[in-house]
Amino acid sequence: MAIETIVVPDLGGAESVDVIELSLAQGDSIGVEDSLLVLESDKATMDVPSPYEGQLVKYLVAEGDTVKVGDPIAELKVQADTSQEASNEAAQVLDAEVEAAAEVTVAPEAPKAAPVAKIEEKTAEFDVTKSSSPVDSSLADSESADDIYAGPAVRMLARELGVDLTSVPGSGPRGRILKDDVNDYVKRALSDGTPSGHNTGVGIPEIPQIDFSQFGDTEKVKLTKIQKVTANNMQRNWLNVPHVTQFDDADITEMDSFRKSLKAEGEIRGVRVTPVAFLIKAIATALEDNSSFNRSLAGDGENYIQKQYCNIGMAVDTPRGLVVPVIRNASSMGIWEIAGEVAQFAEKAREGKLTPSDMQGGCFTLSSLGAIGGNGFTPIVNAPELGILGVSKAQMKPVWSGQEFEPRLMLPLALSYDHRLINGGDAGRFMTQIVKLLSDIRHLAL
Ligand code: CAO
Repeated sequence: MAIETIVVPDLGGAESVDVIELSLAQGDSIGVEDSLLVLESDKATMDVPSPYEGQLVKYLVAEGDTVKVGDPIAELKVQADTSQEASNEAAQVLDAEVEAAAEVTVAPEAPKAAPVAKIEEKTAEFDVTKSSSPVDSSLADSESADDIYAGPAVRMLARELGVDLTSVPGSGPRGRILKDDVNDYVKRALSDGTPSGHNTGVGIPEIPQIDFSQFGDTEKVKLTKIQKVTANNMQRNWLNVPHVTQFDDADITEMDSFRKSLKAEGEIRGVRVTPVAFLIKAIATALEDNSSFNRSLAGDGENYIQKQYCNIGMAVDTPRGLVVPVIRNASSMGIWEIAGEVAQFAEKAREGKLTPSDMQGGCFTLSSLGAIGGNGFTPIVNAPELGILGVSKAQMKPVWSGQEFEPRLMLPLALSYDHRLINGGDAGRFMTQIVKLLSDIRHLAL
């Protein structure tokens, strides 16, 4: 065995360059032409390949050092009889590469043991490496692959670990990605579940944790169980369901005067009829006529479940959080009966007395903020249901009758639906029917 000292080769005109990457660890084996280290000038990176097969004894430079032609950079332990051969091979490689002249390849400075520096224009760097492995072609598909600024050893490490370098921030000079960056990325991915493969856009950046007490007095309050379940459900539904929300206004002028005319009878019956009862009846009727809304996607992604029953969930705002009791068989119920259930469920919900079965089996949800205010909002689908109707506060508005503007009580509606199974046409028909039913409640009796 012999110890060979590798020196900085001719730098193609550059006087001094920075060592930006040491490709090996002490004791690592290296083959002929494998990258020993990477140098960088203002214009290019230079991969210094080994002229020998052997083992790294030690580097004589460190990352960040500035070196010039002829400076010793590493010691390799090699077979004594291969060193001369390698030197000759290096010279042959040199000749061939100079002739090809695609990459600037420069002569070894020393007669023996001189490496051949492959100088890569920074802009061409990705292309050069891309051709070396089929794995890289997938990187090339990535939009920002051309922007990757990393040496061959780092690219190889990334390939071995299945890391997409476009996702790895570089901490080296001018943003160059170093081995440590790749290792840190993998460690982070393992600890927080961030996917280490190609960036498919599903990795959700974390919201930063801030110490708000630096801005003023604060108090940490525990979430209620309902708040925690709601937070989880909302995030799950928001992330899983491709939402579309369609808007319309229903003219409820007649409906509301009829509703008010029921007041005296309601007092006798002990039932208060609000617009919510008509809304639930209208939704149930429209659900029966538009069966596409009364489905759920099967977990296998191959089928859907068509429901033959018609249960409507109703969001109720309680001090402990949001709950959704379900009014069963709403399509077969009359307005008095629905109004009675709305009031009972609202009371039960606010007293925290709903049972799990009260909140199961819904086909579609109504979220009414009409008593609170606002002229529109985009509700989140209560998956695995496919749709939810958000209702805002009815207001008198001037509506053109064809001859004149008339004061009409207009109810803003927002229908959010799961676009995986519901198309705009289905939603348009569903919404149009609800508007029609509310605008002329005689249709609810048909
Ligand atoms: N426009 C104008 N007024 C409306 C209205 C509307 N869309 N909807 C109801 N009102 C009126 C009612 O008529 C009633 O007034 P009167 O007594 O004078 O008739 C008043 O508002 C109060 O209604 P209410 O809230 O007591 O009862 P309700 O049947 O309208 O609603 C319930 C019941 C349970 C839906 C409601 O109390 C509730 O909790 N809503 C909040 C739902 C919610 O939080 N949704 C968001 C979910 S996502 O965060």
